[in-house]
Amino acid sequence: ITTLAMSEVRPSSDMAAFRAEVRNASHVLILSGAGVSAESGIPTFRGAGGFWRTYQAQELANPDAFKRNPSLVWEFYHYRRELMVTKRPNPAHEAIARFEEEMAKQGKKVVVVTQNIDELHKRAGSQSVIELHGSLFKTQCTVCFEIKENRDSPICEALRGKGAPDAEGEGSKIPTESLPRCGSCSGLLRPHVVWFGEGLNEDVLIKAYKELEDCDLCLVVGTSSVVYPAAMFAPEVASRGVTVAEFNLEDTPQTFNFKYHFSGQAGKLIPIALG
Ligand code: BV8
Ligand code: ZN
Repeated sequence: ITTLAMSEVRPSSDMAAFRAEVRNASHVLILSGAGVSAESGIPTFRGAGGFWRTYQAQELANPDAFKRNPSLVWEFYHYRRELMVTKRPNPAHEAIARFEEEMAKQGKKVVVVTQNIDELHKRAGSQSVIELHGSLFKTQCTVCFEIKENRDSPICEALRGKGAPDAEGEGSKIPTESLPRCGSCSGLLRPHVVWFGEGLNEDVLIKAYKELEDCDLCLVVGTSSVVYPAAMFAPEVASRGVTVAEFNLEDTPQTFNFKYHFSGQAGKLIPIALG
């Protein structure tokens, strides 16, 4: 008999079979990307909403852009922080948080490893969340490197009312002394997020890799699986022979590495899968 390469066998979409595997699991890893927050009204990176003004995220989410025009980059993050004031977790975030609670009662573990910086998993009640790429609501000082939570709206007076996604041109050119400054050393603050070209935090990576090794079931929800190293996490788990189920509106470059692929909206599918 010829052994079919993984890439020729379409993943299963048998929800009953997957739900049976969920019931048998005792350490579930849930990897999430922007698609899990789409139904909360947060634009994803590659969908239509993936643009802010004339820029794609990776044009602004990088150290050079910040060095060149910190005012524009802060307008981008200020806009995303303020957007969150009117947004809230959707049924996908809520089902994941409830699932963690139920499993904990049986002495079982659920861990969320998210690429998102919107904190919606935490707001839904998830306790065990690893934020691979940081958070919109943390700053880090470019001088003394102090990391602090910051939920001020606006984060500084000069950004009040700024950041409109439909404004033209190079932004407001706010002088750096009026941008967010460090309370300890008055150095210029930046968002505590991992930008393109920056390494992920060592401790965060170590914690994430441990979950990749320990889990006995994995869901990968709403990610295009094109940004590394996060894009390799679910395929890594699948290569250990552990069941991985992908939940997405469409196929991704990794779909054929997984045992299950469920097509549709996370807000609809996750409550069924984990309910
Ligand atoms: C690093 C924080 C090195 C900031 C982010 C060439 C080849 C390979 C790699 C590279 C390359 N060139 C450069 C690289 C490396 C680069 C990279 O991978 N680039 C990509 C673009 C090729 N990676 C990096 O730079 C990383 N660092 O490698 O450093 C290094 C190593 C050691 C020491 C020093 C240096 C850092 C990457 C992190 C960047 N920061 N975010 C911010 O948010 O502003 S990345 C950001 O984009 C997100 O965090 C996320 O990771 C990514 C977006 O991906 P998704 O979350 O998947 O979202 P997306 O919109 O793409 O997809 C949404 C999906 O949901 C879609 O599939 C859609 O169908 C689906 N969906 C939509 N709605 C729904 C839905 N599904 C279900 N229900 C719905 N309703
Ligand atoms: Zn400082």
